Amino acid sequence: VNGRTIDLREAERFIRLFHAENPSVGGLQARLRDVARDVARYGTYTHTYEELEFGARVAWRNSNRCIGRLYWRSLKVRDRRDVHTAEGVALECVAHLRAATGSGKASGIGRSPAAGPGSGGCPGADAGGVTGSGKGVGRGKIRPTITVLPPDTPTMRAPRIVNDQLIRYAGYRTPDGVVGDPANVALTEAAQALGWQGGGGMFDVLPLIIHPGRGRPLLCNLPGDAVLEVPLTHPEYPWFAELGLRWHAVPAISNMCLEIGGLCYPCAPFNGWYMGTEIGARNLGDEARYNLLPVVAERLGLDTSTERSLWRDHAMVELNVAVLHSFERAGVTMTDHHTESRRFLTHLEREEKAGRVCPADWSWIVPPMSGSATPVFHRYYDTRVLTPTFVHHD
Ligand code: HEM
Ligand code: NRG
Repeated sequence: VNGRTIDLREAERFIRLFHAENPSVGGLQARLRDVARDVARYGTYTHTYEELEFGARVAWRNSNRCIGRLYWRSLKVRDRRDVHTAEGVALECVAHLRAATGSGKASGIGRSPAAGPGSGGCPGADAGGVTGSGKGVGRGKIRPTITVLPPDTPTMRAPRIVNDQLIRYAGYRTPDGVVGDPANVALTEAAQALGWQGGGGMFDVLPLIIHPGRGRPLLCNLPGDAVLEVPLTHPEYPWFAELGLRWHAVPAISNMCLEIGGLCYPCAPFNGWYMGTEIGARNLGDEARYNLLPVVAERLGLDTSTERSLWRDHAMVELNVAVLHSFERAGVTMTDHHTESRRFLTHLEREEKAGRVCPADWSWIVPPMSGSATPVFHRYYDTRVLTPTFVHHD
């Protein structure tokens, strides 16, 4: 993108879409003229706040892999296009997490005072408890939020967040296998190479690694009050708590580019809330992740000598019961895969009523457990790719 001018046709297509869906704004022809002039002169143009807000919401609406799109209009858009330094980006990530989590009185399950040992706390982001904009809002009521940092321009490469999510647990390679989250071994080793020292635990929160447009990467520990976590317990089995499991409240994807009207915003972390199966079935259940099905099955006393006892399935259900129960008990927003599947079909209907297609990717939409027990399984979807959208760039 650096050194490349943007595609004027993409820009025009987006401006037309914005005006078609927001007819009260007016002035389409004048805006098209200004955009064409800026692209000719500078190789780029600048979105108005209204265009940015609309573009980010529609990028969510166009996320074919996302089952949670019913509430796309409610996305809160934090416009931080004036932040250019790696330190500034790090501070905005912390502010994003506080705003998205709701940051009233701590309920005792935040980490304190710092999310991890080692060097490099975020400058100016001390664990202050009730700082920031979320004052007075109940902690755990998660708000879908996106923070938009500067786009790439023909003359300047914008900063990037290396972490794929703002909150990730370290994975340490040891002679006996990985301790922690095996998905994050490479990220952990990158942090260590920059001087971070992890505690070697199962759930150590990794620091942010921010690449400035040019220069050396910045390492930044998340302050404890920015990372709300939920300890996992089971409604019927007291032993479950002894497993010492936990998960963070907010899934905040930070390595996808937000593409709007030919512009690429490489740094635009966004979050909604979790669907239980993401944690209970995949993060804790996958063999290549925490691989806990054998552990849970053994505690349940299941017969693991034969697949036909369905011990994996049984253990997976109990793990997912624990996840939903624990988030509920902690007052942290979470959805379950049955409810969310129904909501998604409501969303499809609404989109069709509005005269739009709602493309979707079956293989991502269908939940990773009990697929055929949810209504999203029993049909096919339009698979076209629309913009604005979120994309993975290298
Ligand atoms: C993917 C649920 C909010 C954009 C997903 C997935 C789920 C999900 C279950 C599949 C994840 C996987 O299998 O790893 C939800 C729920 C939300 C929500 C319950 C609650 C509000 C959002 C928001 C955005 C978004 C606010 C963007 C503004 C995406 C994208 C993907 C995705 C881009 C694909 C990620 C990838 O390719 O790795 N979502 N989502 N979602 N969601 Fe959502
Ligand atoms: N499966 C991943 C998160 C992917 C996005 N999921 C959401 N997104 N719910 C995981 O951490 O388990 N969101 O924006 O809410």
